[in-house]
Order: sequence, then C-alpha cells, then structure tokens
Amino acid sequence: MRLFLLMTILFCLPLPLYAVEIIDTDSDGLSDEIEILLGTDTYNPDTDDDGYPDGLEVENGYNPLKGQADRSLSRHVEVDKNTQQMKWFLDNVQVGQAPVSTGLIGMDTPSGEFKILRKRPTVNYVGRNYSYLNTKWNLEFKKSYYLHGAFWHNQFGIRPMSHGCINIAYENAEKLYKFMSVGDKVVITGKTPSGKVNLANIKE
Ligand SMILES: [Ca+2]
Ligand SMILES: [Ca+2]
Repeated sequence: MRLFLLMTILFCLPLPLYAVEIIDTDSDGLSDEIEILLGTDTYNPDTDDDGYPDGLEVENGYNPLKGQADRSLSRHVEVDKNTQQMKWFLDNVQVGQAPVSTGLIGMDTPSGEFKILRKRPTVNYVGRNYSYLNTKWNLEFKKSYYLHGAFWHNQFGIRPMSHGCINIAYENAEKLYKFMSVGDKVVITGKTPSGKVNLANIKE
C-alpha cells in the first residue's frame, strides 16, 4: 500500500522543466550559435586578438572581428507591445532579450521606427501621482519617451504599466544601455494589451 501511494505521488508530480542547453565551447560568454551567425571563432575566446573576449565586445556593442573599440556593426532594438518583450541585435543577429512594460492604454508607447536621441545615466520622472527620482539607464528615442530602468514594479512581460515610456528591470536596462549608442534604431510594433499579456490572443 505504501509503495502504491509513493508511486502515485511520484507519478502525479509535475515533470521537471529542462532549460535548453546553451553551448559556449570557448567560454567567452557568447554561445556557439551566435558566434556562427556573427562569424567569430567558436574555439577562440578573442577572435580579433585585441585582449577583449568576444562576449564582452558583443555585450557592449563592439565588433568582435575588428579589434579595440570598433562600433561599425549595426545595433538595433525591437519592442513588441503585444508580448511586452524586447530583443536587441548586433548586425541583425539577436544578442539579447528582456521583458518590458510599455504604456497603458490611452498613454500608449508610440509605434514606429525611431533613433536613440540621447543617453542619460539618471532621469527624474515626476508627474501627477508619481515621482521616481534618479531613475537609471535612460535611452531617449522620441522627445520625452525613453527606454529606461524601473525599480517601482515587477510587471515586466506581464502587463503595460507606464505613461508611455518602456519600463525595463534595472539589470536588463543596464545591459541595453551599455549596448546601444546615440543614433541606433528602435523599432516598436504591436498593440497595447488591455490587461495582462495573453499569448493565446496574439495572432502571428
Ligand atoms: Ca563562445
Ligand atoms: Ca576581442
């Protein structure tokens, strides 16, 4: 009877979720998959032999094939309001992603193509009923519209939350801030969800 109970309990436990394994043969912080797409060497952590690992150069938006501080490869970020997710790209190869919260209905984040106008390490966001001083990692892409860190909620990827800006968890906002330069492209698509993101309602 005990054995039967044990078997029943084990059988009813949810199956463990296995993460997709990321292979990084040369341990330079860049997966083999991305290295192949960018043309870097999967067996050499510093393809251009400039003293900086490929992964570090890509994280900071540099060309890992051209040595030192070469920023000749294109960088852009795509934000999808439907899914409340963003992805960023080096030379059209996706190298990062993070959940976001865009503007609430009626204060929607604008759709379209924009460029980073300026980078500001800190900004004071103050309005009626809110005051978020010294907010970090701000990338302005349209006058008064920013991609920026947000420390006052944790609804990224779950629902829109803002007055029109794109809220990002600090950790991810810092990554994007380091990666992007003034002039880099920002592409915003989709429609503001009325509440929580419901992937079942999103048509491809
Ligand atoms: Ca690697
Ligand atoms: Ca290098």
